[in-house]
Amino acid sequence: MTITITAFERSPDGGRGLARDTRVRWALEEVGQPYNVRLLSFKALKDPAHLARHPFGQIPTYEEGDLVLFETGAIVLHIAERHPGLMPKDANARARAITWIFAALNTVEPPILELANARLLESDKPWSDARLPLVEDRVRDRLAHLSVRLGDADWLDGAFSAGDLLMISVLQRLKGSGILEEYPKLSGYVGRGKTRPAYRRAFAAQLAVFTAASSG
Ligand SMILES: N[C@@H](CCC(=O)N[C@@H](CS)C(=O)NCC(=O)O)C(=O)O
Repeated sequence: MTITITAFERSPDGGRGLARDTRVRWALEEVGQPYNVRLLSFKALKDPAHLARHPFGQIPTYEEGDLVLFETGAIVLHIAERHPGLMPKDANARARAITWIFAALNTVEPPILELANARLLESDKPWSDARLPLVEDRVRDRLAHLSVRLGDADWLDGAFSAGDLLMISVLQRLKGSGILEEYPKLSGYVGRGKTRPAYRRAFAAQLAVFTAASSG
């Protein structure tokens, strides 16, 4: 069955791979599933046709026959459950991989998004200089614990899983902040994820959209 995902027609991140369609592309590449992409303008995100796919008018979405999904966690979990490659076979190990999916999206991503918002949207506010270090320390607190848990392992729990895919995607949002580099084990972890051939293909595919849009 044909899989179609949605992505930005022109990504605001300049093709750096931070828009969340990259996570879904990466998961599909890991399990060897081809997919089509429906590119959307910012205006089209809030059109009724897209709101029928995604109640909040965002990307990415995932269509496969009658099934329409939104939320990258749900989409990546669905892909991992339907195709071999991103979930361990053992039931307890699967449960732990799902735990890492939730940890990435519920525990690690929120302070990282908060930091991005503080830097991008609030830097002109009179209280910004006082608040920024507090937000940065909340990120550091999560990274310090994650780094201890990862230790010297390649991945969070045995073989690479959907949990690693999402954790690495979330950590990548720290690109350029300098904070990830304070945790060499975690920057090594992200580096390992980025060298996976599936990640490289996903990154190249999203960059090709940005490059085409810029030259058009
Ligand atoms: N929790 C959602 C977040 C989706 C999200 O924030 N998407 C961004 C792009 S990465 C978006 O569509 N932003 C445009 C908007 O919110 O209008 C997920 O993980 O899929």
